[in-house]
Amino acid sequence: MSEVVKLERHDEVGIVTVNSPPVNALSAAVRGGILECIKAAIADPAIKGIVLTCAGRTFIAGADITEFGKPPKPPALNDVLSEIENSPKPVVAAIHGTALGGGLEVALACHFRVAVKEAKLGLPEVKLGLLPGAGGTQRLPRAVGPELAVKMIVGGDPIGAAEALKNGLIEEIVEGLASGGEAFVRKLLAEKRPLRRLRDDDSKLAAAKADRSIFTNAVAAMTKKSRGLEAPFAAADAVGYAIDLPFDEGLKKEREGFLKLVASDQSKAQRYAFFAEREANKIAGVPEGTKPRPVNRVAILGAGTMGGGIAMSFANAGVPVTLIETGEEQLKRGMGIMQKNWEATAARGGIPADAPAKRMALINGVVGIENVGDADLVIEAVFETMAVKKEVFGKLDQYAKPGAVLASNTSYLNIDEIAKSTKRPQDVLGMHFFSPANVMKLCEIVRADKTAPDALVTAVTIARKIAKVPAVVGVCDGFVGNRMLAQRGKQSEKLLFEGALPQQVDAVVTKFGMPMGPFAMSDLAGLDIGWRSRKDRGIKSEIADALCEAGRFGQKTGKGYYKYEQGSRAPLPDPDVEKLIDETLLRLGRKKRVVSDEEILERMMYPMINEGAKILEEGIAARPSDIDVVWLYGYGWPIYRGGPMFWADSVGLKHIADRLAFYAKETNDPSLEPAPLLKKLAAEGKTFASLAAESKAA
Ligand code: 3H9
Repeated sequence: MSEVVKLERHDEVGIVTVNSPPVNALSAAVRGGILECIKAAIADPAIKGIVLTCAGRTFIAGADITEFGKPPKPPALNDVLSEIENSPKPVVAAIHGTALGGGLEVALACHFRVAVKEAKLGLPEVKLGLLPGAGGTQRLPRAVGPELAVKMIVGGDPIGAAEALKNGLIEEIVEGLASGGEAFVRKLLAEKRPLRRLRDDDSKLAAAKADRSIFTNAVAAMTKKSRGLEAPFAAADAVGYAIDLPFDEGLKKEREGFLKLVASDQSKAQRYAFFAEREANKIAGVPEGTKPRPVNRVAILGAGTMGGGIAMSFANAGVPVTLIETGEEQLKRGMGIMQKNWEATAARGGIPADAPAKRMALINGVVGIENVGDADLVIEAVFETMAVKKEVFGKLDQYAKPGAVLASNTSYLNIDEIAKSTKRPQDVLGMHFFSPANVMKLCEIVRADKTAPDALVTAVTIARKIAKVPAVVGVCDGFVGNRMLAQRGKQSEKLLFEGALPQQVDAVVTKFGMPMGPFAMSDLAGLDIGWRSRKDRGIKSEIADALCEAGRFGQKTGKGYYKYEQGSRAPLPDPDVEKLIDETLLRLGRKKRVVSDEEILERMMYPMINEGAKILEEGIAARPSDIDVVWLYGYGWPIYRGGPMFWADSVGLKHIADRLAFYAKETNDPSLEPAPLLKKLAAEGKTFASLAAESKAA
C-alpha cells in the first residue's frame, strides 16, 4: 500500500487522500499511490463514488519539479489521469489551498470538482518555461471556454474559487473540505447524475470553432508582454489544438510541446529561478529555529517616492502603517500620490473599486518622528546622506519601542556606520527596496555586523508577507545589485568614448532581454543627480557633464541621452547628442572606432559577473543564486536567462575570464582584470553552480 496516498471508505464513498508534504507534488510515489488507490476504489463493490483530496496545507501543487530533466519514472501522469477519467464511478476532486499545474490537471480529469472558498486554481507552467503537459491545455478550454483558458494557461496566474465557480471549473464551493466533498458525492449518487468527462465535452469550444478570432484575440492580449519567451507562445498553440483537433490528437501534440520545452534552456533557467527564489529564504549562519519578532505595525519615515511606495506595499498586504513626515505639506503630498496610484489601479480593474479607501485607511499619516512608538518595525526612507541617516537613527533610539527592528532603505550607505548612532545595533539592518517600491519585488536585506539573527529573520519574514522577494546581503558600497550595476555603468560610459552611441549600447542590452539599456535608465533616473555629486567630489565625466551643462537632465527635461516627445517616455535617438559626443571626443583628442555589438554585450555583462565573483569571495552574498535573485527581481534580468551567475555558467567561466583579461589590456582598465575566484573556477573548469553545490555539501 502506498505511503503517501491512502484509501478509506465511508459507507459508499471512497476517500483517496494524498499526503506528501510540503505541497503534495506529483512525485512518482504520489502518482503511483493515486493510481493504486483509484484502482482499488473502482474494484471495491462497496464503493459507489470517490473523493480525491489532499492532507496538509494544499491540494496537489503540481508535478514534482525536481524530477524534470531526470529519467522518467512510471507511472506517467497521463496514465493516472486516464484511469481517473475512465472510472465508471464518479470521481470528485475536493480542493483546498492551491491546485496548480499537474494538480489542476488531476482535478480536470475527475468528473467533478468542488473547492473551499479560499482555494486557488491555476496552470502556472509558463512561469517555469513549460506548458501544461498532462491534458491541461485540452481539458481546461473544455471546462471554461478558450478565452479564460488562454488567460490562465498563457498568463499563468491562478483564479479564485468564486471565479472558478462562475466559469464552470468547479461545481460548488463547499464549507468543510472532507465533509463537503463527501456530501457532494452522495448528492451525485442520489441524483444519479451522469459522469462528466471533459475530454468528451466540446460544447464550450463551439463558439471559437466557428469564429477563431475569439481565440486569437485572447492570445494576442496575453502574449503582449512575452518578448523573448518561448513558453507562452507554445502554450497558446497547445490551446489551439483543443479547438482544432480531436482530444486524443490534441493531447499528443500537447505532450510533444511539453517535452520540447522541458528540455529547453529557457525552462531550465526558469526552473532554476524558482528554486533560487526559495533558497534565498534560507538565511546562512542563523541558528536553526530562530523565530521572527511579531510585526503588527510598521512605521515608515519619509513619504517621498520610496517611503510612499514602501507604505503601499505594506497596506497592500493588510499591514497597518504609520507614515511619518517632517511637515504637513510633504505628508499631504505623499498621501495624495498613494491615493491617486491606487485609484488608477482600481480604474484599470487591477484591484477592487473599494480597495483604495480600505488601503488608505490602513495608513496613518502623521508629522514627527516621536510617533514611531507603537511600531514593531521602523523603515527609514529619508534623504540619502550619512549625516541625515545618523541623526534619524539617533532619534529612533529615543522613540522606538524596545525590540523594534530598525531598518534603513539606503541603497548604498554603510549600515554598520548607521547602526553606531544607536544604542541597539543588534536591531539595525538594511531593507533596500527598489523603485517603484510598490511594484518591484526585490528587497535586499542588509545584514550588518551586529544585526541579531531574529532581527534578520523578522525582516525576511515580513518581506515575504508583503509579497517581496528577500535576498540577504552584506554591507558594502551599493550592496549586491547597485555594486554590480556600477561596473556596467562604468563600461557603458567608456564605450561612448570609444565610438559607440547610447542607442547602440541600449539596443544590445534590451535585445539581450533587459527591460532598459543603461542610457535610457539614466535618463529615467535623471542625469543631474550624478552631475551634482561629481561636482561635489571634483570628478569629471565629460559626456554626461556636457549633456547636463546643455540642460539635458533626462526624461524630466524632455532630453538627456535621448530626446522625448511631449508626454512620451519613448527614447528617441538625437543627432544633437551624437554631435555633442563627437565634439567632446575631438576636444579630448579621442579617436572613434567601430565597436561591435558582441563587444558591447561582453563589456556590459562580464564586468558585472566579475563583480559578482568578488561579492561571493567577500561573503557579501552567501550563494550565487542569491545574486541571481537580486537581478531577476530588482533589475528585470530576463527570467529565461536565469540570472547573471547562472547565465555566466552557460557561457563558460573560462571564456568570460579570458575576455575580461583581454579587455583589461585592450582598454587599459585594470578594473576588468578577472577576479581571483573567477580565475580559479575558470582554471579548474568549474562553474558557480558547482561552487554552490560544494559549499552546500560542506
Ligand atoms: C507541472 O505541474 C507540469 C505538469 O503540467 C505536467 C507534468 C507531466 N515541485 O513556495 P514555497 C517546494 S509544473 C517540487 O516556499 P509557499 C519548494 O521548493 C509545476 N517542489 O511555499 C519549497 O521547498 P523548500 C506547476 C516544490 O507556501 C516548498 O515546496 N506548479 C513544488 O510560499 C515550499 O514551497 C507550480 O509551478 C513542486 N511543484 O507556496 C507550483 N512546489 O522548503 C509551484 C513547491 O525545500 N509552487 N515546492 O524550499 C508554488 O507556486 C508554491 O510553492 C506554492 C506554495 C504556491 C504551491
